[in-house]
Amino acid sequence: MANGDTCLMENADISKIFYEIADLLEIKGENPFRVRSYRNAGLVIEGLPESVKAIVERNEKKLEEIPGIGKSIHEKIVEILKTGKCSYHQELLKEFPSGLLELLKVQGVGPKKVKLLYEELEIKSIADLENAASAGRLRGLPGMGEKTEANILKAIKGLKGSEGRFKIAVALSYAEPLVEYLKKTPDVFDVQPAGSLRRWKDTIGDIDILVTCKKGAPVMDRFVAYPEVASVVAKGETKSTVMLKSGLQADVRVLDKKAYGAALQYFTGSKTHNIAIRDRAKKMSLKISEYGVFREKDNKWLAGEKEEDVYKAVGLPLIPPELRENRGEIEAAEEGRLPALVEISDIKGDLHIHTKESDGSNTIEEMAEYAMKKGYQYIAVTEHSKAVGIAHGLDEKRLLKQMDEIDKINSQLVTRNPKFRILKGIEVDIKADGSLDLDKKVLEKLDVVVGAVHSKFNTPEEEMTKRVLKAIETGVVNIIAHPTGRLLSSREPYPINMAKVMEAAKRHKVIMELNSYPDRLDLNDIHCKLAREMGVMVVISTDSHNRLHMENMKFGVYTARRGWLEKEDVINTRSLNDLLKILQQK
Ligand code: DGT
Ligand code: CA
Ligand code: CA
Repeated sequence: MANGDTCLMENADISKIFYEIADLLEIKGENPFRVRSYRNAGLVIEGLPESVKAIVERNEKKLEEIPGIGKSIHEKIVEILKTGKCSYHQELLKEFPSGLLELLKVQGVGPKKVKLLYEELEIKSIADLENAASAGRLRGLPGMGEKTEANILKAIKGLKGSEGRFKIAVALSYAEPLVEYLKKTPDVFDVQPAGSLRRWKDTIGDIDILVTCKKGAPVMDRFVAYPEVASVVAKGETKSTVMLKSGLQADVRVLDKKAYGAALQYFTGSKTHNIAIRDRAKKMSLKISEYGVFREKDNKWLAGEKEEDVYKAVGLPLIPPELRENRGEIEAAEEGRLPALVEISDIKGDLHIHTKESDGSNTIEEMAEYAMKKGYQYIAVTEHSKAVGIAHGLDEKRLLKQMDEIDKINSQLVTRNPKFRILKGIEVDIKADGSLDLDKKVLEKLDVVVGAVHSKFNTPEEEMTKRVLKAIETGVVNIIAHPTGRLLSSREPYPINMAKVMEAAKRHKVIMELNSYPDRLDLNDIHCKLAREMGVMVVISTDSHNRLHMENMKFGVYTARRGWLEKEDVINTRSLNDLLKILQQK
């Protein structure tokens, strides 16, 4: 927790340093194993459910129990927590121009390309890259052509569009300690995040926090004194705005208890939802503002203490924040058909899990132990297949061997926890021509086959759709993983006709994955709603590469809620037996 003058480094800040070390080492052309160990450390820290700072404060030795954190990383973490910096990282940074790392944000540009661009064309920033690509100067470099230039220009354009927005997991990691910090102000009744954070949008523009208290001034004094504040944009008694060191803006508003509900409703948004609610009020001769619901003719205050009262005043039941996007929720509320949204506690297992055998960092047993602790009934081990070489993907032989191993582990587990089962699966690569990367006869022996696209993201829509349809039509695929391949703020979704894919999925009883990894959230909310409307089954999976990633399930569940999904729509709310029946129906 934030307290006074210590250096508050969130997991996201720490993991960013390790990612940068990995990138810098790779640009330098260093040993791939060292590169990988830093990148893995970044991944592990980013996925921790608890702040590293809290872990170290409680018991520094606990760091060593985290997979992927050895002695050298451990020392660096402690240094970062103490000083806010890592000297090794600083030295590496000095070796290159300052804009060089930002080049990595451009989709399709990895450290190797950065090295090439820098050494051959002296490209040092995104602006340099944009100029060079526009002028057709990249096509002379090995492996690059006119098409690369066009793709890079497109990627730079996409990057500019997402600028300034933060992935929800990152925004949350900054918002939660700030909320806790504000709660410690004397005489505060309540501190509540609003805006896109309360609606669990996949990316967040800024943090909005509402505070109810006796007096505003002490809250604002404490807010601007928060150690993570980089600059104060505006400070007043009821509204202040600051820029945090992370680059994220935070707004705090102090409210009257009497108007709490109205303000919460107003500042939760979305803007388009609010406009629709206000139009509705107008038709009923009412006026709604952040101060309450008023009668139009004489401005008499009617309601506003509770959020529920605001909706009630316009003849509606309370609409869950996740649905407030003006996508039909007001009509549904009016007609009494708001969905009973899926809950985290409904989830009974996780069907997308990697282990050490491919590119994960835990063993099968470790993943299973963690899942049992979460109260799950099943996990499916779904390693990459051989086409994904960098992830050490499995061929048929290694897969068959792993299946035997899973049988063995299951037979040991059954006496301890007869209600738990490890399912045998694979994340089989869907190749460019739509064929699967592994022999169908082997795939048929598995409990669950997850199909995924990992290459040729620039394929045109029609071809990409055909590719996935072909995989669905093989009859052995149960689940289509991360169906658009997007990576928030770094890779655009590939073009694909989702309605056509879902129509085929429905026909072949194929389940669409909502990948909960915070960079993916793919299916997105709109796709989830489409799946529900088309009667297509959805599975919410974490794509965990270490056991702690299993905690990302909540991001998937909230995205599903934004997509109107009920428990019934989500396949991993089923018991093990019911799930197996569905998987075997194919
Ligand atoms: P963000 O920050 O871009 O991720 O999205 P929001 O939804 O958090 O938007 P933000 O921070 O600009 O505003 C917070 C809430 O305040 C927004 O969801 C609804 C409300 N709000 C802001 N501006 C307006 C407005 O002009 N009219 C209405 N009705 N509400 C507004
Ligand atoms: Ca906001
Ligand atoms: Ca705001």
